[in-house]
This record gives sequence, C-alpha cells and structure tokens, in this order.
Amino acid sequence: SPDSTDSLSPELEKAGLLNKTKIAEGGRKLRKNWNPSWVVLVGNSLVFFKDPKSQTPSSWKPGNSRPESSVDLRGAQLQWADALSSRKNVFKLRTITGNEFLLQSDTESLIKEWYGTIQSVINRLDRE
Ligand code: I3P
Repeated sequence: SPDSTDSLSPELEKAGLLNKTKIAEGGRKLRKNWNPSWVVLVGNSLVFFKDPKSQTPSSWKPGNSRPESSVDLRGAQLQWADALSSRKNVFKLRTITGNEFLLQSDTESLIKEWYGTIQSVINRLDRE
C-alpha cells in the first residue's frame, strides 16, 4: 500500500524506539547519558533522531525531522553487553572509527530483532 513503511524507501530496513547512550568517541570514554532515541536502519547507516514522542514505525517518514547523528555500519561490531550496564537487554555497537553506543530496550524480543537486523547489515557489508 502507499502508506506502508516499505514503499517510503527501498532501503529503509527498520525503525523504532530504543534507549541509547554513547559511551566512547574515537576510542575515548564518555560519561553515559541514556535517552530514548528514534532509531532508523536505512541502507548502510543507523540514524538517530531526537524526541521520538508520538512517532511509531508506521507513521515515521524520512525527512520529517533532522537526524541527531548517524552511524556508518561498514566495519562496525556488535556484541551483547549486559555487563556494561545495570539495564537488561543491552548491546554495544562499535564503529570502525571507535565510537561506541549502547542500545537497550525493556522488551527482549525487540532488542533481539534489532541485534539480528543490524548484524545482517554488517555481515552484508563485510562481504562486499
Ligand atoms: C551513571 C548513570 C547511568 C549508569 C552509570 C552511572 O551515573 O546512573 O545510568 O549506567 O553506570 O555511572 P551518572 O548519572 O552520575 O553519570 P547504567 O544505567 O547503564 O547502569 P556505570 O558507571 O556503571 O556505567
């Protein structure tokens, strides 16, 4: 249908609300600051948007709002990171440039889906 998420962009793989904190920048450790973030996996990038509030996967449209930041997934690494937080269902994403993020959801199935989808993009880029 014209309203489906898939038709907005062929590269839009996934979008949703996760808790996020950046923990390193270029290998330098940062102080944690957890915030909800609207996360969009599009093409080779993970894109973060602020203030997701009323957004839902079906209503989000690219171009609605300006990204807060974006991460190139080429050469990135994912690992489960429950030891790095008092929160549960946490994984760490490390970019090739040494930026590190923790992403978390209280919903285990949801964070597992994200992990799997991001890992498959990383694997695809590794094969290119
Ligand atoms: C941090 C804050 C974070 C916590 C972090 C604390 O304190 O409570 O939520 O991480 O733990 O240091 P502050 O607000 O004073 O910076 P988690 O929620 O992921 O546990 P950490 O230092 O053990 O990473």
